[in-house]
Amino acid sequence: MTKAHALARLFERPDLDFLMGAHDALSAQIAEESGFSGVWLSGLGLSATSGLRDSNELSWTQVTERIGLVADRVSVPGLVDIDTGYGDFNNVRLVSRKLARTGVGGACIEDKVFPKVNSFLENGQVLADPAEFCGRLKAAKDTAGADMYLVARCEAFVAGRTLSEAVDRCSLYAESGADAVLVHSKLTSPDEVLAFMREWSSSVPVAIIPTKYSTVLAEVFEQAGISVAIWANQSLRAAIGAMQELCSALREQRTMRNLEGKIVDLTRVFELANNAELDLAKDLYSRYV
Ligand code: SPV
Ligand code: MG
Repeated sequence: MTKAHALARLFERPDLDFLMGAHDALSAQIAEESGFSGVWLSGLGLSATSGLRDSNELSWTQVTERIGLVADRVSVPGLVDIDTGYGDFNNVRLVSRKLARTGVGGACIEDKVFPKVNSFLENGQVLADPAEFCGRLKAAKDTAGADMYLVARCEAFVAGRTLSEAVDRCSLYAESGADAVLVHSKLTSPDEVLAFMREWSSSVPVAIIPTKYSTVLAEVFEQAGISVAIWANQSLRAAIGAMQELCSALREQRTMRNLEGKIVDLTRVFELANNAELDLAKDLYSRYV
């Protein structure tokens, strides 16, 4: 089964499932090891871990290069956050071809304009013309076909538009080839996404990103018929907090005496890198005849 197929299965199962946010191969490995059956390859995470803003400062080729490392390392599918597709339909074709060949699983394109603006920033939430955005979706589908599960992300609520506009846009996106839609909301309650679900009559699955309404119980999403919830940036935020804490304590204490037990052992790093496999391979190949 390809990863695109695995992602389709994950979205199309009747039950709610989760994608865990990842920003590199290591965070994707940890998500996989913890039992998540797919990862969200966050544009914010890829940018932040490169010291860049979530404003398309990281180029699409830098993104796909990093995605290649993830796809090579984990078995679970990844849904790559390709922001607005890095331009027009033609840029979308290029990135779709690359991701389909990489075999990572899928891509999510949002209905705003290049350069993208993170949904949680106050200003600059410019929605794309729906017909132009549908052209980007069609271009992605025509290029990658079944080799890339395609999610269309609707930012209507983020841009302050109405429920009916969100539903109309998502219906158009599904008709234009999106395999699933993602309805984003920056409210601290799930009200917008739950209202959306009451109006959504299409069989196309719906995903959400409960960053601001993260304390809502999974059962609420499940009962509303939501297929996938994405923990987009929790791992990134956890890593930042852990590094901050360690750095400030070590700077102050100048010894690891009281800190060593608080961080993982080096053996854990070697385990994640699968050093044991290289030892076996050395036995097998380093002197063959
Ligand atoms: C990301 O993780 O890059 C996202 C999700 O797009 S959010 O930051 O919530 O918009
Ligand atoms: Mg993003």
